[in-house]
Amino acid sequence: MQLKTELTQLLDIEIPIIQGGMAWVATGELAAAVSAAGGLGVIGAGNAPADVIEKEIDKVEKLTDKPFGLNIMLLSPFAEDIVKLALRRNVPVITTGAGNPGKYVKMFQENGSKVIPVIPSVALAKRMERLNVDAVIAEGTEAGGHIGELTTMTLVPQVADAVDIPVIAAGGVADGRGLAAVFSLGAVGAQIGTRFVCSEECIASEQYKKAILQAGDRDAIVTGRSTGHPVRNLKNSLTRELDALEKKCVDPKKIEEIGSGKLREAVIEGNVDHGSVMAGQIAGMIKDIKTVKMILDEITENCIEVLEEKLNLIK
Ligand code: TUI
Repeated sequence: MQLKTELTQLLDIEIPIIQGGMAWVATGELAAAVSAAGGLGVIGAGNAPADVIEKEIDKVEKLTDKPFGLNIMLLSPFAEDIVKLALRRNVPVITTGAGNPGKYVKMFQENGSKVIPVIPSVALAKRMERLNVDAVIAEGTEAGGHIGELTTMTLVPQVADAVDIPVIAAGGVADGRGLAAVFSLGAVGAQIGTRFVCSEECIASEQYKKAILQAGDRDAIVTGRSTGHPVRNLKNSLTRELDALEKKCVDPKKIEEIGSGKLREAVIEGNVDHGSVMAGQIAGMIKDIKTVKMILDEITENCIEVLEEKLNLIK
């Protein structure tokens, strides 16, 4: 059995799941595995320069013919170069994060790409709808990395009521129950990040994956509120240091400086004690490393079971 929604139709994919375009973690290997297994794999550009990301596009195109995406992190100093790269390489789907992609929407669509911004509020969702984006990803504060304030449970139905374009839910989804839940909230699919970090195809260090496997329900905490760019990471000596500095009202610029480069340290070098271990609140539920295909098939099957079981509530 299959889950067919407006999202599978819009993107010509088989499973209504988009993989989060996580900086450093969402490489060509992970994106290709997700796309090959029927979801939408997404390369995360993060703060990387365009030549580095072009190699990831090469990898995906070598490994699969299926559609894939590229996430443009709009705070990146290389964002403009990544936009040019995505246009030149005709990337089928563009997702954006950490800002308003308004000025790029038309050129991507004229070039044949679908544009799906991540939004943390109803106001931004409405603005994006006016720009004719293809869909929005409503990301709740449960997500890892750079986050907004509203929870997935409250944001998704409010966005679904406010716009007529497809809404994809993100933040807190890692299994079939979560996918079934966001369908109930009005979403046509989910974007999933943290669960895919604990996949065999993900290139993150063993230490990073282990930190997620060992995390409990209250371990994914927020730092950097004073900087205006709050980030959810797993608790460690870095988050304790940042917390202490924020309590002392240290200059937010200094806090940003300390955080800079720390994601690479954790993902690539395996320094999970003093690196930034970005992960969502659902980390506490992830207990094993599987192939991407096993993860996607299990989520789909469980979601169908949950939906069928809930029909039994109707008497
Ligand atoms: O972008 C993400 N998650 C990320 S980006 C990232 S790299 C980074 N590292 C340190 C500081 C900042 C970023 C790690 N994780 N998620 C999507 C997302 N987008 N969450 C929230 C937003 C967002 C916020 C404000 C989207 C639009 C927005 O618009 C503000 C405006 O311009 O009106």
